[in-house]
Amino acid sequence: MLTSEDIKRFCRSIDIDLVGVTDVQPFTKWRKEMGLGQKNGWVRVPPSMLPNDDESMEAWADPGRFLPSARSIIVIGIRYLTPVPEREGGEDGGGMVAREHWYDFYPYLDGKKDLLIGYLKRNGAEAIDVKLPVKAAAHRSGVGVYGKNTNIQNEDFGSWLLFRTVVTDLELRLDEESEPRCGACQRCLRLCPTKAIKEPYVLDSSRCLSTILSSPGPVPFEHRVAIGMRILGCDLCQEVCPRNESVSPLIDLENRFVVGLGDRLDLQWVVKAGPEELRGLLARSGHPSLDPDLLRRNAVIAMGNSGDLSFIETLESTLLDGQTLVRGHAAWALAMLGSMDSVPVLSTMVGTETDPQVRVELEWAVSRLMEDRPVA
Ligand code: B12
Ligand code: SF4
Ligand code: SF4
Repeated sequence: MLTSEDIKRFCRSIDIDLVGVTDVQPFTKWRKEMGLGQKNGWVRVPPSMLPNDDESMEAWADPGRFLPSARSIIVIGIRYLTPVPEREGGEDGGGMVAREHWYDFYPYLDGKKDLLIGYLKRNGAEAIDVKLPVKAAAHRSGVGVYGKNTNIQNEDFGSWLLFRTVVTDLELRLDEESEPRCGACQRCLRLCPTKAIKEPYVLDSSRCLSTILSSPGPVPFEHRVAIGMRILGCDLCQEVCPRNESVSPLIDLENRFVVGLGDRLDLQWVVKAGPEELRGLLARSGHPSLDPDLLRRNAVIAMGNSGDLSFIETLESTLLDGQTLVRGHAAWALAMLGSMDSVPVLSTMVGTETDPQVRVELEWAVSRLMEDRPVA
């Protein structure tokens, strides 16, 4: 019968960076936090992340629900800190993409998980991929510890880690959970642009930009400026973490990963792109089922935050976009860029716009620009 050591050796042979083993006890603390968070509105999971079957998030807490003979959970992790791609002309002002979408990390990790399941089955074990609260499993299996930003971090790779789990009927030697190591540091709590980390280790995910950028509907006014140039995901609480400072980026990427979204996307291109084009792009991201219009909405907000007046022409033509969501945010973005030249077109649109929500945005934009106009 396979042992924990056999499995770890196999995982190393297929370039899995971290492996830990834990038992199949239900994740009761996670279930309690989840229940509490859902009741109070601070655990909000974007629809693109919800399970696509009939399971509720809370059912995830029971690792043995599909395999009564389950004895152990194997947690596997890959690191994903990659260098910022070099581009001609140096930095550009494109829309910022969170690191998990730069390459096809998730399909890569799923490939490794499938190889592991195949290996376990070939050796006579039952092995299945069950949705679990993977951070709680990673913490319990000793591959990392919770940081106060609620991400799992590890001594060698910081928090730039992605995980998957495999449930098996093998009785394996269990690894031990380690102690949190943030110490007195509070940087992520202090620097989070929306103050989403409500207390150490507890995220108000309804305020987290990662949720906001992938949730449908209009972005609440109070969060639009905090979005800055981000168009998908947010890495700030990891970028500022001292535990990530000495982590060396991966090299030899071509032999491992397929390029995904890259670190920046051209905002004009995103706003003008068709749904199929954007779906093709998102298929290589960590959110393959994200509604493409949300990416366009986000790009419009980033234009508004850019201070770059060359976006005005695109934004003015976007006031006629087929999607109300995108039109409404274009009005906001024009107001943020602050050019009085946009007032006539915005005022005209107030008269012709049929969607009440977009009209509110247009009226707000006009009054904001008029308030700011220089006194003659
Ligand atoms: C829902 C979800 C989100 C939501 C909510 C995130 C959250 N922190 O819960 C949103 C959309 C905001 C999100 C954002 C991101 N996500 Co996400 N997300 C998930 C998902 C699907 C479930 C997470 C979950 O269970 N949340 C519910 C809360 C209640 O769970 P929890 O944080 O584990 O709760 C524990 C803590 O509160 C802790 N706790 C409470 N008090 C205390 C006190 C002490 C002392 C200790 C030690 C612990 C502790 O105990 C609780 C129970 O275990 C997982 C994948 C999965 N299947 O698990 C990925 C996952 C967590 N996401 C991931 C990533 C990469 C991200 C982003 C970095 C993406 C980005 N760049 O935008 C951000 C990070 C934002 C952040 N600061 O957390 C990775 C994290 C990897 C890692 N190193 O931890 C995961 C694991 C995906 C994966 N397969 O690898 N995500
Ligand atoms: S991902 Fe961004 S918005 Fe979310 S908690 Fe971290 S810093 Fe705050
Ligand atoms: S920034 Fe500080 S408090 Fe936050 S996770 Fe890193 S070490 Fe912990």
